[in-house]
Amino acid sequence: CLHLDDLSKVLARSRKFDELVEAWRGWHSISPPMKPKYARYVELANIGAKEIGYDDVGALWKSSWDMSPADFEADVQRLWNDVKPLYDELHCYVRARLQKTYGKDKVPDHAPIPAQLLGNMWAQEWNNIYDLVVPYPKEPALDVDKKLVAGHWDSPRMVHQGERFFTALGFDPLPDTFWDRSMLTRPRDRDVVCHASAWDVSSAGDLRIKVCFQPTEEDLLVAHHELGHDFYYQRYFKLPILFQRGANDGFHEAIGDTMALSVTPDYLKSIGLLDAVPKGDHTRINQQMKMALDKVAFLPFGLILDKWRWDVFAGKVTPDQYNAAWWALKQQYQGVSAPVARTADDFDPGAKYHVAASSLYIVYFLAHIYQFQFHKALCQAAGYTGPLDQCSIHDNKQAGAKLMAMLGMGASKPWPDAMEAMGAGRKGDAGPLLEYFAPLRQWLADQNKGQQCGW
Ligand code: X8Z
Ligand code: ZN
Repeated sequence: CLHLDDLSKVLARSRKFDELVEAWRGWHSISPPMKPKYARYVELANIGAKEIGYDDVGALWKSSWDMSPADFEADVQRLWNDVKPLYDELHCYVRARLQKTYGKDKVPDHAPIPAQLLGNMWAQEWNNIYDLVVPYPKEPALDVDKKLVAGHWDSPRMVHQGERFFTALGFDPLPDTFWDRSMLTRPRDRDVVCHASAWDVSSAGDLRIKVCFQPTEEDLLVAHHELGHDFYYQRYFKLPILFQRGANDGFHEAIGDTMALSVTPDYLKSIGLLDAVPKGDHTRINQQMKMALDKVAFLPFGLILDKWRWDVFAGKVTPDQYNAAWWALKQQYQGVSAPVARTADDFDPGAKYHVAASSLYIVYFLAHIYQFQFHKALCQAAGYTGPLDQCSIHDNKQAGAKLMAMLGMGASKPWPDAMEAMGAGRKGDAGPLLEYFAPLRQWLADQNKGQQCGW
């Protein structure tokens, strides 16, 4: 019996088609027993939502953005429409490269990509197949994982490194209790939820994280993500309890990721996690590809998880349609297909933590847009005027002051005010993300010439 950690490693590293199918199928066998319980939970949660004046739980969840549920859905769709052309280029290029590895019989033309081939259990981020799609393979590899293993980086060291990023901006260090009370590795003596999370347990500065990090670049970035939550708590825990929240929940998910955008190859080199990184167009495109496999590939997944739940809570998708509706969305938006035939008894959404744990998801879609807005605004605050993908605010006190001032507002003002306080405008805007990836987009368009893109 393998843990999700082990199965995820297979998804990330194996290049054997059948092994990938097997690991995918194995993990997805955990969720069918959840299906009747999930259906009952939907009924009960909807009763609760109605009792407090909402049409259903989806309407309740969509209500925290200071606009009507319909306006919120339209706003999210607007952002998706803006980024979809970039996603489509990436999808087209990746599919062509996967055809080279697995053959056109396994990865057919003009069809969705089999979901087990993208390096991640949910096909949500594709960074683990960077080696298969690297634009310029002869350039030095941007292989941080190797350095982490060779340097014996353990989970506490990765978290300490993340903390240093924040203190260099001017934040106070984490409290001593953080190091006593956090869970940083998978305990040997009991089963735990390893999905990374961050907490202020007492709403009074009892900051902790609960994670099971392995020495990988992916987890180093998750360390920054989780610390982003804790440093947000740190800035607002002295406010009245009602203001002890993010400006909106998308902000909370965006802060640590914004910091991670400044974890550039130069910064990684300065902390010994990369050898010298040659400057030049080829390295830049390689680095952009690595980032896009993480940030751009994620966008449709970030969108559909809650699209599915909104339809479920609204009764538009009934339990017998749960799985088919899930795959219809995966196919339409992500352009991926199920590795093996699925039936109505399967419950693939339940194999994703946030569905089983009833944790919001559209916040990550928004965070993936916001973090580029925040990055741009903080780079400007730092006096930086070059291209966005080359900017790092590491150690910059002006950027830090701007960020801390915004975080310190908590939820005391409407979120557009908080966004404006950072200099990032008053609404979600895909512009900075598109600006960041402009060089790669041009490169992808050239590569895809003559290809029949789409699915
Ligand atoms: O769940 C998370 C964080 C915890 S707040 C690690 N994320 C989403 C996921 O893993 O599915 C971060 C990105 C998307
Ligand atoms: Zn988070």
